[in-house]
Order: sequence, then structure tokens, then C-alpha cells
Amino acid sequence: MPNSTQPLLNRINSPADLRSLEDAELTQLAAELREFLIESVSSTGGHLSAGLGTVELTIALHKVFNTPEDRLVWDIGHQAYPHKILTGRRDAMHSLRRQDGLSGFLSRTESEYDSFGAGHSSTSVSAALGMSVAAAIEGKERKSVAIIGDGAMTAGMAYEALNNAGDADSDLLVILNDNKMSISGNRGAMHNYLARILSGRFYTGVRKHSKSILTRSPRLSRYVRRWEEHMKGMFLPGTLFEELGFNYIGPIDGHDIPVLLTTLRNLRNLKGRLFLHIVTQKGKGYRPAEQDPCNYHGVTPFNRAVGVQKKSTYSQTYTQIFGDWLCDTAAVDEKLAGITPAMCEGSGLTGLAEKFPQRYFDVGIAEQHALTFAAGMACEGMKPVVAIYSTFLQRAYDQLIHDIALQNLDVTFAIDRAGLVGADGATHAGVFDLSFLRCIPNMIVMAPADENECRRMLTTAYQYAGPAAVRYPRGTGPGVEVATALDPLPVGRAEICRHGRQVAILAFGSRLAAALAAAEEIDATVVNMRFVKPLDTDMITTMASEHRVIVTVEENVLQGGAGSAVNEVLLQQAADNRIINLAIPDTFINHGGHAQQLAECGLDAAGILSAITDACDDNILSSPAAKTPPGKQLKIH
Ligand SMILES: Cc1ncc(C[n+]2csc(CCOP(=O)(O)OP(=O)(O)O)c2C)c(N)n1
Repeated sequence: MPNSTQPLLNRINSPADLRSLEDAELTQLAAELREFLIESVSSTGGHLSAGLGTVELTIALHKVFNTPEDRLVWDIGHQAYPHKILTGRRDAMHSLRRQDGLSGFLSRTESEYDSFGAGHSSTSVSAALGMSVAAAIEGKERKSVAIIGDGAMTAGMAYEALNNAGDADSDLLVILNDNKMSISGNRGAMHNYLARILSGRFYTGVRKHSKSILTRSPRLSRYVRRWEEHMKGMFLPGTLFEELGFNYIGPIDGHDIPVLLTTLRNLRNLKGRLFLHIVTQKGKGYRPAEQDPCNYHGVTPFNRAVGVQKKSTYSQTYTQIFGDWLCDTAAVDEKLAGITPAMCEGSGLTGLAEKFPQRYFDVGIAEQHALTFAAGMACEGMKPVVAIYSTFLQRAYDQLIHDIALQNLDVTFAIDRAGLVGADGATHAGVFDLSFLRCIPNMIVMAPADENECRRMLTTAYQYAGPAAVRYPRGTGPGVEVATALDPLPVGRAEICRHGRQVAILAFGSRLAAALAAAEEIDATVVNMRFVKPLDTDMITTMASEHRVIVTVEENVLQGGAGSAVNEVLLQQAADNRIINLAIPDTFINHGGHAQQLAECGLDAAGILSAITDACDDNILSSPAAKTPPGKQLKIH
């Protein structure tokens, strides 16, 4: 009998160590792993409730499959902290999401056990299928397993993959981790379908039945046959997946280690396409997270005895500015409809959902659909507002061009998390949108420098009779007071914020405060450009004629961004200014603090200042203050 008084987790430095444990020891391991996870995330912050739900599954997978040779492909990766802990990263968990520390998602460069990098949703089935097909071509026996949540199963890409897999002669195990939750409650017909499978007599019956079959009959071929007869004759569960060419098995209890082990061992010996439906509880084992899994989806560090603080609805984050604006505008215009691809809380739509539920639409993790759905509404005279993170808008690029902009449809885009996003890292950075938006005809694109400007830009976008985007950063801005009026800005007009000499800094959005701080040191002119499209070309021309040096600053990649747009204007005018474009370099910026990321890219006040002083000689920067040594610490970032 295993000795339950000896801790097990601290002996597990790789899945091989785990595989050397007895089956009977794994329940104790699960308890220790869950404990470690809660302790660890309470000090680092990060994703909690999803990982609490995958503790037993993770143990069972690494016990049964020969990882890393067998490929585990976790969808999104936010539920994979237990996987990190069991695959040699336990001692590094304290560094999670910090600079040079572990990523909060999965990364092929971080571990050989991370078969596929992730962060965005619903890629696992496609990637695992690709791996499986590659193994077949190479004549390798290794297995490919995709683990996907019911939330991620709302995305079209998952069905594209199932469709393709059903037609391919491949071995693939898809595990549906069904906890009935996306970040908030899951929605849609697929959710209802899965709920029907789990409901009432059927699920209870199967749970009992599955245990007895699985323990008495290890031969899966017989088990599957009996299982199928039982199912098909009675309730036809999982018919949809069967029709897609998969053998549907389940639902089984995803917290019951013996059942998981028996099932997975049987499935490992089977060929073809298998779909295992497991049922788990998000937040399992930590009562506050069980009671409010949405609030514990992603957390800042917290005292585990007290739990996390409810996120304040009064902090003036840009998200909150948007949420207030949305409700205020919905109150005066009944044509407004708010659309979110499964990011109600993160995007600030809880107010709209409460106050105007008929005009609130959570469409699932379906960014492509969200945009074309908005396009359809706009065709009928509605005024859709799509609230979306910059990084997830990448998913819907053709819908933006083909379905919205080409038809010049009146859709407003509230683009949150634009720029570097700190601890979430490269998978979630919203650093490409200025480049990919400004090349689309009919669009207008704005970047606010403060909270009040954000509200005014949202009104400007809403009143503009075509596709219009406001991109604002994660978190808070400089903290200016926000007016209650719904007051637009003149389209395409920049604003001079500071008059100086020789150097003009054209600042876009979030970088204005840092530009102003740098400008104080060298007596530079600063312009708040506000619009990336249409650009205020008159302002650029004036600045170029009055200054020797033009500096552009933006929190977007250099390539094709706002600075490139300014360069195009200056080139066409054959301007002979010295031009300095400050932006995110052509590399992916890893997780860390936002201020540290900005400093790394030279986009904080000190970086802006030193870029200018490095590039310009003292004759240009003739102000005495310009002698400030490069690298001097300025407070603004
Ligand atoms: C393309 C994309 N859109 C949105 C998100 C944000 N997101 C992260 S986790 C999540 C919910 C996933 O739900 P599910 O797959 O059921 O996993 P669970 O958290 O319930 O375990 C969402 C919407 C994302 N990662 N990728």
C-alpha cells in the first residue's frame, strides 16, 4: 500500500517520475498538486480556476501516455499549470508571467513537453491532427492528443479541424474538457447540446455504467461495442461527433482518477479518431473558485484565506471607460448593439448585459463570426459595436476587410488591450493593429492618449457612417477626468500639446505622456496625433517645415505602423527632415511588466529621450536641458 504520509509531489521532476508511482498513489498526488497550484497562483497571479479543474486529467494523461514522445496539445494553455508543475517546472512556478520567468501559456521553447505553443483558443485539434498525420507519414507510433474546453469548442476552427480529421486516415484523440464554462458561463447551441448529454437520467446512468464496464472489461473493442449499443439504443449521446467520424466515448467524471486511467489506457490502444467527453468542475478544490469560477479565471496575487477581491467596477481603466460609454450611448440610441466574442467581463460589457440584455450578444469564442454578424446587423440599420481585444481581432481580418470595410458598413470597433500587455506576453500582445488596420480603405483608426479622449473617440467612431476603430491600451491611463457628454472629435485632426524647437514628436495614443516628459528635457514640440487614419497631413507638413527633426512614437510594431504612415507623407512631400520612428521592434516581446516591456522597446520617456539625443547632435538640441544624459530615469512610462 502506498504510504500516504510521505509527500509525493516534491519527488516528481518529470512525467517519468510520475509514471513510476502506483495508480493508488495518484489521488494523493492530485491533492498535493492542487494545493501547490493554489499556493503558487495566490502568490504570482495568473489563471487559476481552469487549472484546478484539470489536475486529475493532467496526472492521468502523463501516467498513461509516453510524454513527450506522445504529444499532448492543450488548447489555449491557461489550464496547463498542473502540466507545467509535473513536467519539471515546479520550482520555477514562482516566476510565472514575470520577466525571464515561465510563460503563463504554453511554449515550445520553454519545455519539450509543450508540444504546441498556445494562448489563443481552439487551435488544439488542428495542431494535433497535423502532428498525427506527420507521425503517420514518418511511420512513427506516437500518439497525438488534443485537450479542448467546451468554451474553445464554440470556435469555428475546432469544427474545421474535426471536419478534416473525420476525412483523414489518422489516429487522433480529442478530449473535450467540459466544465460548462467559458470565462463566464458558456453560451450557444453547442453548450446546450453538451448540457443535454450531461443532463438527468442519461449522465447519471452512464456514470454508474461506465465505472462498472471500465473496471470489469479492459478490452476496449468489446467495451466500445457494448457502450455504443447502450448509447445508441437509448439516448444517442455524442451523435454529432459520431457523425463527424469520431468514436464518441463518455461522458466520464474527469476528477475520478481510476476511471480516467482505465479509459485512457483503453483508448491509447485504439486506432482511429476518438472523442472522449470528460466532465470537470472549474475551480475544483478551492471553495471561492468553485463558487465564482469566472472571477477566479485570471487573478492577481491574493491571500488564499480571504480570496481575491471582486474586480472593482470603479477603477477608471480604459475598459471601464468603454463600458460606461457603451451604456450611455445605448441609453440614447436604441439601434446600438454590443457584441463580444466571449469576453464580456474583460471587454467591459457587463453593464450592457445587465441593462440592455436584448442588445447584448456574446457570440462565443468566434471572432470571425462576431464581425460578420455585426456586418449583417449594420446592413439592416443597426449600429453594432464590436468589443474585441486587439490580439483576437487578428482572427477576423478577412471579415473586417471583405464583410465590413468593402461594403463600407457602419460598425464601431472598441479595440481593447492594444499595445504591450505585460504578464500575458507575446500571445496576447496587441501590437499589430495599427499596421493591419490603416491599410484598409474606408476605415478610420484612432488611438486615445487619455481617458476622456477615449470616450470622445468612441463617440466619433459611433457617429462616423462607416467602419471605425478606437484602440486603447490595457489598464489605466493618465487619470484625467472623463466628461459625461457624448462629444465627438473632429475627424483627422491632431492637436499640438507643447511648443518647442528643432524637434517635433508626433505621439500616437498611449505614448503621449512619455513623449511630453521627454520633450521637457530637450524643449521639443509635441503633437497628439489622435488619428492614425485619416492622418492630419496638414499638421505633419507644418511640423516638418518648422522643425529639423520629426520623431514618431507609437505602441505598435514599427513595420507598417503609424510612423510608417507619417513617413509616407513626408516622402511624398520630399521633406528633408531627420526622421526617427520609435515603435516596437521586429521581434516578439515576452511576458513581463508593462513598464519593463516599454523600456525594453525604448518607448518610455527615458527611451524616447535617449533615442533623440543619440540621433541628434548638440547643435540641433541647442537647449541647455538637452544635455540630459541618455538613460536618465524619467518617471513616466
Ligand atoms: C481566440 C481567443 N479568443 C478569446 C480568448 C480568451 N479566452 C481565454 S480562456 C477562454 C475561455 C475558454 O473556455 P474553455 O475552453 O471552456 O476553457 P476553461 O477555461 O473553461 O477550462 C477565453 C474566451 C482566447 N484565448 N483566444
